Amino acid sequence: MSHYPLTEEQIAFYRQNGYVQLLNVLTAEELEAVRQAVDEVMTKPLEKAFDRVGHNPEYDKVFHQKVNLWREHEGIKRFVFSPKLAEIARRLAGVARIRLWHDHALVKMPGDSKPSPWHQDLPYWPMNEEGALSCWMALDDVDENNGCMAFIPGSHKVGRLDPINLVNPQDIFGFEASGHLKGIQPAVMRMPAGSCTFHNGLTFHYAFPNRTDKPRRAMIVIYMPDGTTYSGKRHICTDGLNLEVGQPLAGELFPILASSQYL
Ligand SMILES: O=C(O)CCC(=O)C(=O)O
Repeated sequence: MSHYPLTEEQIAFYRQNGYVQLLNVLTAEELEAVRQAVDEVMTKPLEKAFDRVGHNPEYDKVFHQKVNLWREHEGIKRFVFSPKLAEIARRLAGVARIRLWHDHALVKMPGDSKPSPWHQDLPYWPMNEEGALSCWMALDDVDENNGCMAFIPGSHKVGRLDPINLVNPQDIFGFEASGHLKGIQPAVMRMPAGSCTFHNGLTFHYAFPNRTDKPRRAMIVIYMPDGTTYSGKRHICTDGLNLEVGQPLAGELFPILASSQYL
C-alpha cells in the first residue's frame, strides 16, 4: 500500500472536530482484496468471544460484528497492518508510535435493520488514557439509505461518558455533560467504497439503518497511542490475558503499526 498525502489542514480538522473524512484512500485492487477477505471471514464461525453474530437477534439487527479478524485471515491482516492507514492514524493522534487495539468487521444487514445509536467508543475500552481512534473503511458506497456514519463535530471535547447500550440505547444527549450538543447538526458521512473516516474514541457517532436490500460492509481498525495502559475494565480483547491495572497494552497482540523517529 502506498503513502496517503494527509494534509496539515486535515489533521487540524480532526483535532478540532474529532473526525475527518478521507476519500478514495484504497486503490481498486486494495478495495477488492479487503472486500473478498471480509466476505470470506463473515461466513466462517470464529472463537466465540470474537464472533458476535447469532448470540442476540436484536444486536444482529444493529450489525453483524466479528472482532480481531487479522488473526484469522491473511488478507485482513494485510489490510489491518497497512502502513498507509496506520501512518494516517499516527499523524492524526500526534504520537511517535501507534499500536493496534483491535479490528472488527461491521456488516449492517438488510431487512429489519436498526441504527447504530449515538455513542462514544472509549467508554467500552479498558484504557486509562484517551487518544485511541478508529478508521472506518467503507467497503460499499454508503449514504443515509444503507447505513453511513454521522458525527457530532466537537463532541470529543465533552470527555468520557457512560457506555451506551447498543440495543436499548440511553440518550447520550441527555447526559449532563453533553446536553449542549443536542442542537448541533450531525455531519453525515456519505462516501464511495474505499473511502474512510477516522474518529476519536470520544466523538459521538451514529450509523443509519440499512434500508436497502444489500449488506453494508465496513472494516474498522482501532489504533491506540503506544503507552496506553490497561484500566482493568472487562473487555473481550483483554479478558484472560492476566494484565495488571496500569500495565501498558503492548506485545504481539497489540503490535506497533506505525512509528516516527522525529517525534
Ligand atoms: O458501522 C456502524 O454501524 C457503527 C460503527 C461504529 O460505531 C464504530 O466504528 O465505532
